Amino acid sequence: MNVFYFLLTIGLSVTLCNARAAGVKICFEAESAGHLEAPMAAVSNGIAGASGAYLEIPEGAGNPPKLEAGKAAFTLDVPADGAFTLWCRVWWEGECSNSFTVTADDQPAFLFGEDATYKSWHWVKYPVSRTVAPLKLKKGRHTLTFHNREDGVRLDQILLSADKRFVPVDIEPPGTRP
Ligand SMILES: [Ca+2]
Repeated sequence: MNVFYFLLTIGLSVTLCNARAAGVKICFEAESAGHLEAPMAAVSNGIAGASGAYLEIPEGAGNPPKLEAGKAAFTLDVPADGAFTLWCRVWWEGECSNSFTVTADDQPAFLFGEDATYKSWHWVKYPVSRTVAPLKLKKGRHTLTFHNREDGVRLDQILLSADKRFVPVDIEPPGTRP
């Protein structure tokens, strides 16, 4: 192999690696949370159609009345700097039971949910509109935390996607993939 083709090959490899990083997806089960604070709780053998177990704030256990406690924290390793869409597979009880407050590390908290699909497992994303910036995460370890905002909410899977065109449909295979 001459030097030109060697350099061309190296260049192509780097380009392909960058392309993969740009489309990276990180999916994990809600019940894999490293830290749970009541009334957020893991449930097995509950509502059918979940991927294994799921997390819930039972109806009547959280807001209203005002209750600050209740969260689930996840530690995740991001393989490359990226702007991510946060997707969650959720089951909402109703219009007063359809959201979480979410934080990534010490970034400002944001509202997740408030869509109008109730009593079925479905995927919801953040941000909803292009006028809101996606979640910017640097390569490395991060903490994603779901805080109690309303009761009657359930969380099955969490997926971070650097591919804006990607839309999860059903249960996703957990793990990180390009
Ligand atoms: Ca699950």
